[in-house]
Amino acid sequence: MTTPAPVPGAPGSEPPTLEEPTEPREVPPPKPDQQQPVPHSPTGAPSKDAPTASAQQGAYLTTATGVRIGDSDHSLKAGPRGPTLLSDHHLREKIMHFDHERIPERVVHARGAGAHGVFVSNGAASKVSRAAVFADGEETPVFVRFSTVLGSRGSADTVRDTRGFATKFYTREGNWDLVGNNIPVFFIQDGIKFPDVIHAGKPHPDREIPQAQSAHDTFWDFVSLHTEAQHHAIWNMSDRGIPRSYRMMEGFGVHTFRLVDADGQTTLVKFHWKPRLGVHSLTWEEAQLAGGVDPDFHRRDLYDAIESGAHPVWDLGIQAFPDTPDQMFEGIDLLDSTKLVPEELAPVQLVGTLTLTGNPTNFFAETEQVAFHTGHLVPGIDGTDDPLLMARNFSYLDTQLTRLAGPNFNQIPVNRPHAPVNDNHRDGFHQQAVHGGVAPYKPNSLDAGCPFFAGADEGAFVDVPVEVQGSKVRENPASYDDHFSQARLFWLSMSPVEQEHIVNAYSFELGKCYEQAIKERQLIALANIDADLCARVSQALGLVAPERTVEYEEPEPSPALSQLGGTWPTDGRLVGVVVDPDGDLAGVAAMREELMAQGLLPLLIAPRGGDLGDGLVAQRTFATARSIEFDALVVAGAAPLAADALTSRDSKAGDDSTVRTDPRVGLLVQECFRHCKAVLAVGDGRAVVEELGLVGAGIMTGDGEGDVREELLALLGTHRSWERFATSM
Ligand code: HDE
Repeated sequence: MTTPAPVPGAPGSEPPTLEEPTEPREVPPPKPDQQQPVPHSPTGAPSKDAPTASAQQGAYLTTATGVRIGDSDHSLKAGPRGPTLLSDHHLREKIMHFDHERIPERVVHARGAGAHGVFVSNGAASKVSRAAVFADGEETPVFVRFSTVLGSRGSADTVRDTRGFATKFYTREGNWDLVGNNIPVFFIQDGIKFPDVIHAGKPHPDREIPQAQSAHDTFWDFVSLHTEAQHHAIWNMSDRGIPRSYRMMEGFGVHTFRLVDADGQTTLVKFHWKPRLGVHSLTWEEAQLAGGVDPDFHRRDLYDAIESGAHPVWDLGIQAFPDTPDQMFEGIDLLDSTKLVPEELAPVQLVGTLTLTGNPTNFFAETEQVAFHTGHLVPGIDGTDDPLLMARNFSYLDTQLTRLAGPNFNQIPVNRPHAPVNDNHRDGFHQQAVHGGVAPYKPNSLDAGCPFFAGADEGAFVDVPVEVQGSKVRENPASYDDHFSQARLFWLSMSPVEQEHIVNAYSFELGKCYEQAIKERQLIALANIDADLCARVSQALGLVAPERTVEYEEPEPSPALSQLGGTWPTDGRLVGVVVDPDGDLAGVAAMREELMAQGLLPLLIAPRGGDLGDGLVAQRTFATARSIEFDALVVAGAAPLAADALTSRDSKAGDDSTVRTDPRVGLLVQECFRHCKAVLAVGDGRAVVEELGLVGAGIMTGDGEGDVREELLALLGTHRSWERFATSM
């Protein structure tokens, strides 16, 4: 007979040894659900190295619980013409899931496009920040989402609006989100006004129009009453409000952030993304045309560029300022997000490069479910007391609870950190983890004290001990009262063409308002920015220009704010090539090769689709091509009207008209001309340009070789031939 082992705690047994765990144990490896998201190939396909995370496994269609299915087209019925049976589980499950496919769209920035990429640090920022993401040569995977602000998820891309530029860095110390815009300042100084400005910008609550527009009464009512919004508004009215491409936008962190080095020393910084392709815009007419003919213009552009290997690149830069107690720089309040710091006063120092290399595999899973947050910071990067940033730190966490239906949104693959996660959060809707242990609290003795606190040396995020004092008040500092000097600074920094566009934009937007009082109030704001601007907009509205009401110190212009006057790389720019299938195809094939060798993307436009011969395939037809898609146009063929069209048109005209060009090609060429794009006519294509009577800068005719092509490239590098028109629609 064996003696039973003493039961711990039973009378007469040895007292239990309750050893307090004091030594850290090795951190357990990440749980399966917390492992890195699946790496993506440049085309967005999941990498072959990590096929297990694929949602689709096996060759057969199954139910959600893995049971194979033989028929998904016929519901289970009592006879072919009889009633459907409730016992059809597959039918019920299929329809139930479909019924719940939609989640609430983002309350702002609902319309967007995302991409995977990599950020490579050049080490420059490691002097002022201990963050691993800034270590020399460090490569950090990223996911970027670009967006418009006001429109719904299905709205057009090319509306006049601010663009979001949000980047999630999956650093080895945890996720860092830089949630910025393409405009360096914001409408309001205090986050408590955010619901107000967005209510004013969104469609009118009674009619739910206009969609994705600021050209309406409530928006201008708000902007003219809250004059702190005037600076952001003039940026919206400039060409920055209608970018040519997400690839050609600057990005700004807007707020001032605080970097912390290894010794705890701090530096205030503003973040800038500088696109390698330069900052370029659509013309207003192009933006409006695109809203109709291709509402997905920016989304398509980003996807196609990445898919074709023209990977978009930005440099990340910082403007650095001493972390003084007043947090001012050259008289500019660094905590006021309606102010920028001119680059001439604080140069942007480049700290690394972002390259977008992969499209999402699934839009919903990645672009829709990605959840950014200004509070996602890593050791070495901290926020400031900007009251706009403070409100954001609350809002982003809060909004995801509704949008992603619970607190576990960081377990969604696109949001999962690549750093190991070991939190004590438990349960909740959509919990993906099977947590081990029994003691998700600290301190504990039952899970051996795990997980342990890290010190600064183990990479803990340490709050900067910033001194804070003051009375509780609902007030702004006096420096926040200056609402106009920087709006004027922006206006003065624009070239005449850019100023003309701003005048046209205000004239359009205020012209769409119904309330006279709102127009008049906004004109007073314009008078406070610039008398000439105010006079020109007043004239367009048929109103008397008011007098200025506010005095302030005259600002210095900042030439860095103008988009024009430089030359930029042309990689990935689209060139339409009009081809006559009966013309010189060998010449077209040679030109196509040459354009591609220059890094451009030529798209052949022919009267009909399909194989053209000589290895050429029509990528667009006269029916599907529209000028807005192309940065330059080559007319390589005569593009004649079909014989029957010619006859009927001639007979209707009742004369011997010599017009031979297909009107759709005529429109293509005329629009490119009007929008100041380079047009090159070669071979028979010269007759088209002659017939349309187009002459001027940027219109080139020739044999298409040598000099002329260099001219085309040179012009593309300047984006548009603005001298062709003093202004452009
Ligand atoms: Fe946002 N903003 N925001 N915002 N914001 C959101 O968060 C908010 C502000 C920005 O692609 C929301 O996840 C408040 C400035 C971008 O998913 C929400 C305030 C800047 C995106 C929110 C601001 C931004 C958002 C809606 C004033 C530029 C899209 C969905 C205090 C620096 C991110 C979401 C994406 C999205 C709140 C002001 C940029 C509601 C309260 C300033 C790029 O949380």
